[in-house]
Amino acid sequence: VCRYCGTGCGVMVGVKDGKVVAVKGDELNPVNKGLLCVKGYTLPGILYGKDRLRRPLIRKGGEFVETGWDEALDLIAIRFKEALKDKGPNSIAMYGSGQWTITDGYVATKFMRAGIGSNNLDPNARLCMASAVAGYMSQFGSDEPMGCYDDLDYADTFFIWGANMAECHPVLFSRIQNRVTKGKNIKVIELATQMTRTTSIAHKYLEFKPQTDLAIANAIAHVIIKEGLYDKDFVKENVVFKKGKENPGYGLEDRFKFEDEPAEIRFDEYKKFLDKYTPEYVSKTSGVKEKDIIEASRIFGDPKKKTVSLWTMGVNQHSRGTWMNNLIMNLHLLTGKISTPGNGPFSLTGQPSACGTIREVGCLSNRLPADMVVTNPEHRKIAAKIWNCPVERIPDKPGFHTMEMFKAMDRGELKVLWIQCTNPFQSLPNLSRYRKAAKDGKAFIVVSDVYPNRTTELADVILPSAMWVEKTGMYGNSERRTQHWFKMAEPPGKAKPDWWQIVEVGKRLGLGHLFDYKGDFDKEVFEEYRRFTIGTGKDMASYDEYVNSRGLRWPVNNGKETKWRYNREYDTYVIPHTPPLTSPSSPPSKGGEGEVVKGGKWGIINFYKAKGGKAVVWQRPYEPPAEVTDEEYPFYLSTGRVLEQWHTGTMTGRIPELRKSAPEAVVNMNPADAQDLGIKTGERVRVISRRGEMVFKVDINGRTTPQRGTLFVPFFDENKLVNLLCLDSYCPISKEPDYKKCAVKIRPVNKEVVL
Ligand SMILES: Nc1nc2c(c(=O)[nH]1)N[C@H]1C(S)=C(S)[C@@H](COP(=O)(O)OP(=O)(O)OC[C@H]3O[C@@H](n4cnc5c(=O)[nH]c(N)nc54)[C@H](O)[C@@H]3O)O[C@H]1N2
Ligand SMILES: Nc1nc2c(c(=O)[nH]1)N[C@H]1C(S)=C(S)[C@@H](COP(=O)(O)OP(=O)(O)OC[C@H]3O[C@@H](n4cnc5c(=O)[nH]c(N)nc54)[C@H](O)[C@@H]3O)O[C@H]1N2
Ligand code: SF4
Ligand SMILES: [Mo]
Repeated sequence: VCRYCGTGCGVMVGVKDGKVVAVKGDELNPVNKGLLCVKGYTLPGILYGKDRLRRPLIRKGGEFVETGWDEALDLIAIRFKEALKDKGPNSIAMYGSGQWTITDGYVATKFMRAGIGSNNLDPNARLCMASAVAGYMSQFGSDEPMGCYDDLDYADTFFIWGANMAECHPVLFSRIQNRVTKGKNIKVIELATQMTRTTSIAHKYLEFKPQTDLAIANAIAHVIIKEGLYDKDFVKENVVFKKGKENPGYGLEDRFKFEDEPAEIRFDEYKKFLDKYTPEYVSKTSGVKEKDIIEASRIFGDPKKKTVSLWTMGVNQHSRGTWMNNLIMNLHLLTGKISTPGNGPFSLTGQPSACGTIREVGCLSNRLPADMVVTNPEHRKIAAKIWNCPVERIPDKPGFHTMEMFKAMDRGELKVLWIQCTNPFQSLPNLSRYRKAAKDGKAFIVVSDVYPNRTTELADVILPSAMWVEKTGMYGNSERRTQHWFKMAEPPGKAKPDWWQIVEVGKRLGLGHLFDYKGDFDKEVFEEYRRFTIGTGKDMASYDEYVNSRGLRWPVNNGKETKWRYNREYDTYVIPHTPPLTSPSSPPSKGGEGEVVKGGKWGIINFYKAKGGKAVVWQRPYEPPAEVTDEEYPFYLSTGRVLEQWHTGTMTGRIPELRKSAPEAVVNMNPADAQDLGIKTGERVRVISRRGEMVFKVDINGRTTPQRGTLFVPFFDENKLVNLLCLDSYCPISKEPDYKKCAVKIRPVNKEVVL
């Protein structure tokens, strides 16, 4: 499996003399059918950067000194013991990653909850997928998409809600591109704040003001209901309506707390709420033309067309990210376009195992494996039984979520913080606060990584990790596909897998019994994890089934994977005697390109993980961003990615071909704004927010063209930390920060005037 994105492409790896020397796309893997993107093609290089970390390092008098594993691990164990003795398990935290393998994540969650007795385990996926998690859970009672990549082959209409698939999910993008060029009447509707390469395939491009996607999604629901385009029978059979608390805040305060107060409402009440969201009103709020909103609504609601929605960080990194997820899924529930081939709300996952490791294994601060939560006494009992620990060991309160974890460090509440497989002191928002807290030595910081970076520089101990095919592993991708690979090369120097490091510290803390597996470690760990999943609708197959396949999509029952959950034709959890729809008013569901889909009708849908088998349509209003532009800070700054670089650039930055094509972060600007300000491509400007500033070269009419009044900067450049400028507001429900909007001003570096 590719090391990078949540697409989960299959890779053939060529090894010579113990070194990975070649890769090619796996033609038999149904995910990518032999294709890779430029990052995939250059994968071997990530293992062999000159400055790969090879030995543990301990900070001694301001310098990092090489040492052996014993000294490093003993020191970490001493700090853990001191923290436990002085301030208890809550003073210890672990910050993990959606790039962890399933083994790593499972060992980490067991170590923290059943060993240390703390739920202070949260991952970088909090910055990424938490809003989608909260969305799916609040509507279906079960996380992750109901559909799969096959939907891309069957859909007639693609709604892309502010995701730059061309650069961030290139292989899936090419699958859609293929449909557009070869298919008949395939439509791509892109709703976004800026033009990117993705826009090249859009038949309609709706450019909205940042955050106003909330209003647009409500307007589409408004038109769909007003014009009778919703599926009355589907709604009657499968949906309930709810509303929550409005004005929940923006998470800017320390110890911010928010409890939603869901209340069931009637369809009429929901309809009344939508009255306000007329295309005319929303056009004023969003800047999208009234007729475009109406046209998009009609396309979405067309009962003869199959529709897939796709989204990533534009929707999730949003101070109302959970709401925005809810609003997209509402549209699929209202029209019944869900859980059938070519129909469904499909959230694209960023990291290679944010699904497999973080969401499924349960590495978020409130979670246990298989969608269980620490706040449920029954769930804790199940976990304690499998983990063979006293049930009281697993705390009944969620631990620190990511933002609160780093705030707690700043407040001096954390004694020990162990960071693995993530680079927070480059990737967190409002970075200066958290970098300063780390520099001030408020906590003892352990960092496991493969290269020196902006986080290792602030560590007390650096541990060298084995990466990708230097260890056996499993990843779970966007479409619920779990894939396995075997170790193929030795790690350099003394580098060791992340899970090994945790187990070794565990042994030194008297927790060796938790990891006392007799046989093949990866296999035994997986089989133990699998016990959590059986019978829950999240069923994993056996380890050997993954070894012998190119991945399987859960739930897997008797070796059979599930392509469309909640649909009786495909999902064995929908019991045969589920009552059929009274009158399936929707059209036969035909496959793409004339292929007839099994079932030949909507099929029988049952959202069996939701209360009463019914999914929730949520009433969620438009509310403005946490920080709005004003005279002093007239531009919205949005941040994200470029094709050739992965996140903080630690891996891709070590591959010459990639580094050369995207050597430094630039600020993308709208040509009209640049003209007004007399700025040209290549000139340098200082971008200033209330929290920090940074100088960037300007790029006009480059790959990304932001709308007027907005700027875009990628965050890969370790020498130009754009995250110093970002605001750390977050969605009150998912706790995911909004990296996509804060207010800034710009000042040409060679001129003195503030613009
Ligand atoms: N090359 C490459 N690929 C990657 C990654 C990488 O680092 N490099 N990282 C992976 C990961 S972990 C992730 S999370 C994904 C991210 O994948 P994406 O989310 O696709 O990419 P970003 O660049 O983060 O976000 C850019 C998008 O945000 C949208 N946006 C901005 N403001 C708003 C708003 O208010 N509302 C809405 N709806 N949209 C808005 C813009 O329109 C733009 O399309 O990429 C994955 N793939
Ligand atoms: N401004 C801005 N900031 C953002 C975002 C944004 O859109 N804008 N997006 C957010 C999102 S969606 C994400 S997912 C995060 C990603 O943010 P991070 O997770 O901080 O970024 P990565 O560069 O992926 O960091 C992974 C680290 O793990 C190391 N590594 C690689 N393999 C291994 C291994 O096997 N073991 C160990 N121990 N280490 C390994 C790499 O060298 C690297 O340092 O960034 C978030 N931050
Ligand atoms: S699309 Fe994603 S998974 Fe596929 S090769 Fe590119 S980075 Fe790897
Ligand atoms: Mo992400």
